[in-house]
Amino acid sequence: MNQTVRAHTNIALIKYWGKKDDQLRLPLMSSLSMTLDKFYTDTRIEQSATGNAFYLNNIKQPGKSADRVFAYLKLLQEKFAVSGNLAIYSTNHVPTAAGLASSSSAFAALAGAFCDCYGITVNKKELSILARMGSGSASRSVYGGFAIWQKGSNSSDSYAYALDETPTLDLHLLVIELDQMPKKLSSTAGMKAAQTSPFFTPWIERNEDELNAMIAAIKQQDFSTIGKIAELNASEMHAVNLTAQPGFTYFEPATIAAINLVHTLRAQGIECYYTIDAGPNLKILCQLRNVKEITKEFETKFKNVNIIDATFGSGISYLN
Ligand code: 2P0
Repeated sequence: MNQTVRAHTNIALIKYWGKKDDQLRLPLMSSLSMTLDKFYTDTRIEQSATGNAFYLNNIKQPGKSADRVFAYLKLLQEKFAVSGNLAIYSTNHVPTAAGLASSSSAFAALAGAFCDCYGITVNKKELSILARMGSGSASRSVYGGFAIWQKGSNSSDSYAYALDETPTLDLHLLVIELDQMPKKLSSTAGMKAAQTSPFFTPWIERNEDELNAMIAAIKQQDFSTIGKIAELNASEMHAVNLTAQPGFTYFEPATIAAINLVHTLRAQGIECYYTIDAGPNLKILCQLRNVKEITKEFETKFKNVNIIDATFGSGISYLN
């Protein structure tokens, strides 16, 4: 039986938010992420005599989500000159309540399972390139700990590599789920629209400096600087959304209230920083000693909040 491939989701501390090639998913900027232990996808692919089928959490998927998966697998089949129908069995261990996108773990696991199914041997760099072609952020989920996706200039040099797969840094990421509404605008559409902002180019010009500053802070195990750069970078991403022509935002009223609470907690000496992706929910960077206090503060202020405490997860792995 073919192997099940496990990939964890990752959260970008320096964001990918713009493509220079939509088909190949070549980014306009380099990004850096933390792979998370709590959220992952398990996927197995088998060749099938009875047609293509995609099972997610044991339910056969119709329509859009299956179409994207099969379009991706067709791309890989063409690349490796292989063919045949495929049955895909995926289990998502990303609680829908977490408000986290699962495309990073989903497409990294799919890339790994595809290679396993056809007996294609690839190294991690090649696997990262294949994962990137499914979803940009998936390129980083090949690795555990901290990963960097270098933007590169073409498909063969745009891949992620490990900065530190087993960090000893005390770093927790609290997923603060404020709102379970589906995304208002897909990441793909959001990052395209953001490029109409007058601040988009100046932001991209800062990318290399921001990335290098983050790498230095991680190497120095400097939690405060990591948090400050991550918060600034996320705010820059949401600033280019607000200033796009026409402007838009993923923020909801609760997002602003949560940002204010982070500011208040910091003023009280409870050190924490936020990052926000293409949705209304906050992810808080903090250290172990403050996890309980921050959780309590958010649970007190936000009645229906759901909070998950995550830390570093591992890279892609092969089960059974
Ligand atoms: C990131 N995000 O770096 C950024 C920050 C969301 C905000 O990558 O179009 O699902 O499939 O390449 O990877 C989400 O976008 O986009 C994302 P596609 P993806 O994590």
